[in-house]
Amino acid sequence: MTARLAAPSPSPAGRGRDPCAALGEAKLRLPPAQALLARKAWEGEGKVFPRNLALTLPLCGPLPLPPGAGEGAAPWRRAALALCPLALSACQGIQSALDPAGHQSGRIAGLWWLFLAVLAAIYALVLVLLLIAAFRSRRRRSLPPGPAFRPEEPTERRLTRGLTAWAVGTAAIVLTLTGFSYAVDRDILALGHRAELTIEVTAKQWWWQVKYDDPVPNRSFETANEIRLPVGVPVRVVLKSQDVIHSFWVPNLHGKTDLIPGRVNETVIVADREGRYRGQCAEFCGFQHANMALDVVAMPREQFDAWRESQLAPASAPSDDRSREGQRVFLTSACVMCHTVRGTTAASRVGPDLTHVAARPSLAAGTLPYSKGNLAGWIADPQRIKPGSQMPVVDLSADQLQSVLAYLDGLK
Ligand code: HEC
Ligand SMILES: [Cu+2]
Repeated sequence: MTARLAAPSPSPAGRGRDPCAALGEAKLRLPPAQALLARKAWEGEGKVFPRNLALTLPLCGPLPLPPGAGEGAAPWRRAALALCPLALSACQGIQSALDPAGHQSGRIAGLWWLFLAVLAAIYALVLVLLLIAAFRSRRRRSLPPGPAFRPEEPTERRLTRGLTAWAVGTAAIVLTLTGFSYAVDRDILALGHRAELTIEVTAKQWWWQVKYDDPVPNRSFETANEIRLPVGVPVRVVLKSQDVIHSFWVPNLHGKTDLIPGRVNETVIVADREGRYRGQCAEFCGFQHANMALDVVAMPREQFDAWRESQLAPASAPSDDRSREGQRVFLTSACVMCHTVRGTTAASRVGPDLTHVAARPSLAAGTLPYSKGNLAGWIADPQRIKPGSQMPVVDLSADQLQSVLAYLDGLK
């Protein structure tokens, strides 16, 4: 879309008439970024946005876009948009390596600041020396032409000494930083010996299967896209992948570790303060890589134990006719081929375990916050919300969808 859709100034002949009337409508296809903003605005008003992004709009009058979106935006607005990433990379928040909430991330952040300070100082020094050199050579050039350049002994000696000092200094700094980095690495790994809890995380395109292991087999359970931790307890995280290489990263808690098909990796995390954090797959893994997030909740030990008990329980039985019908639809349609609901005959592992899906903070790996409305949107058309995801559209009538919703929303 290149034309700016603004009301044309009415011609003298048309004065008094609606200037838009004669212009009719046009079919437009919005560029994806703009379509995203437009979709938010439309859906905010409860309108359905066309899936192929083709809109039929009056050629005149206000666009259904929020202010500032698209080509019509003033240059300063575009500049402000371009600066947004700076604000996003703030030093605080639920997904920031500079806002450490655990031992490892604290050490990593310390190391990061140390590197930043040392390297920034060196960079500044190099710039200053460069400026001095440039300034000096300008003065030199104004000297009268002399005999061919002949090295002068004292200058040569001074330069050689300077260069040696520079090389030794560089090596010393690199070695020192390497030493710090090694020490931090050792320190982070040492925590593994104190791990009291083991979680197995398996990455799949594009969601996380999370298994809480227990020496007593029937005390193990599975959930998805969500990790809960007791505060202050080191947790061993065993990392696997089912398909391609992914990377496990909860910036507030620890550094990145890859999940590689056919290989088992391990990392240890510990949360020192209560809170909610956000993990994100940190290795490009396909179409929906960006929508492969993870909720991490650090809670006091008693609360964690209570949560664990609640997760161990099988799914709650449907309590009314609507949800009983929903369970019947769920267990007799395609859903059962891919999902597990413990306590029922649904026991497939293609998609997330839904035993307690309604107790999770988000849906589809952090793509949508959990709500009954979002659940409806997801089941009705997962491909619109997460195109390419491994969940197909299952043909349900409106009534069946309502029943399935009532059932799943009761799985707390
Ligand atoms: C072919 C396999 C398949 C079928 C059939 C299927 N799903 Fe899924 N489902 C998935 C996969 C895979 C995901 C994870 C998608 C993602 O996040 O990328 C998923 C995600 C979900 C989620 C979100 C879970 C969460 O914690 O994020 C819900 C709810 C869900 N499915 C319900 C259903 C219902 C209800 C049906 C039947 C109408 C159904 N699914 C049919 C594979 C399937
Ligand atoms: Cu991934």
